[in-house]
Amino acid sequence: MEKHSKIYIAGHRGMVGSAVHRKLIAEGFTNIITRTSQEIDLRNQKEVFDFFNSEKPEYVFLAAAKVGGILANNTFRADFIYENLMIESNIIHHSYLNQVKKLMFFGSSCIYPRMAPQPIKEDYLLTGVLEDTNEPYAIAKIAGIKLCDAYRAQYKCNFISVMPTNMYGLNDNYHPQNAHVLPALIRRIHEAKINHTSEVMVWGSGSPRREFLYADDLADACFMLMQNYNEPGLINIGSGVDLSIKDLAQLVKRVVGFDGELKFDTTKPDGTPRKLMDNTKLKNLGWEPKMKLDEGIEKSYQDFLSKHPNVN
Ligand code: GFB
Repeated sequence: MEKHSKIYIAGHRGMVGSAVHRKLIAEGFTNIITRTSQEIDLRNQKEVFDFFNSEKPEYVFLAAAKVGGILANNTFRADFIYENLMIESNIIHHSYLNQVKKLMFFGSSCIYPRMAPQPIKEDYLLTGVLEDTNEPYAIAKIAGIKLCDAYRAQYKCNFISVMPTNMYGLNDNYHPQNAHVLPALIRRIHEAKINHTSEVMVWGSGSPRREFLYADDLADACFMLMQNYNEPGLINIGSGVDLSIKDLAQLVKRVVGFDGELKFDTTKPDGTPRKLMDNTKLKNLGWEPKMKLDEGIEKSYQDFLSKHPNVN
């Protein structure tokens, strides 16, 4: 990518897309195009056809997706598979039709088998059954990887697939029911603090383990990969460190400054017991994450407070 290359970020307002946007601006790129979901419905093939036909971007970051935590995935199963299949099919196909030089597709760590050996290597894809709570989303994301590889095989498209671990950071979704675990705990523990309640419910048993990566670290890795990585298949992007949900809740409690008790609601699903990804492929390209989890949670909390001043 050159500084004046025409770069389209699909999903630029989301946590991942906005981090990529910040990174490109910081690196001095001047020809970035974006569209809000009011301006273009990426599920609509005609709207995507018209957009690519008129704009003809040279590079595409496909960060637009319908995303959510375990409960949202398990509740809106049809929406998660349909919307993500439509978005990725439209953008990948019209990137091919308009000779996009390179496209980056964003998958997720939930594409791997529920009980994959840990840490999870890219080769473990499709070697076992998926976690049921997010199977529709995982199937859609696996289809995205296969779309990129099929367009590379048949049409020589340079479409790459990256697999981020559980993400958090600025512009996260803090919806009480639909959010991922980290933002959900930030909001719930903050509300408990300001309402002086004595305890906070954490979903599940607290024993599952999750790996977290700060969105700006992901954007840094994606910038490097967009410049230097041109392979079929997929590449994991993680922090290489995981912790239990219980320890995560304790960490959020400390950052937020809540001195009440944590309780565990085992009527809520635990999901995958663990999904720590093997980062060797990425490390061999010389990349390492920078943000420590406690510091990242502090930054996320400040971002939450700045964007949700009236939450109580
Ligand atoms: O981020 P999360 O919702 O999804 O994390 P996954 C779920 C884990 O955190 C489960 C526990 O073990 C939950 O029981 N948890 C505790 C909570 N309290 C809460 C809470 O208040 N909200 C939420 N959401 N969880 C997601 C996939 O799986 O991973 C997505 O569903 C995506 O599709 C994402 O792939 C990366 O980590 O289980």
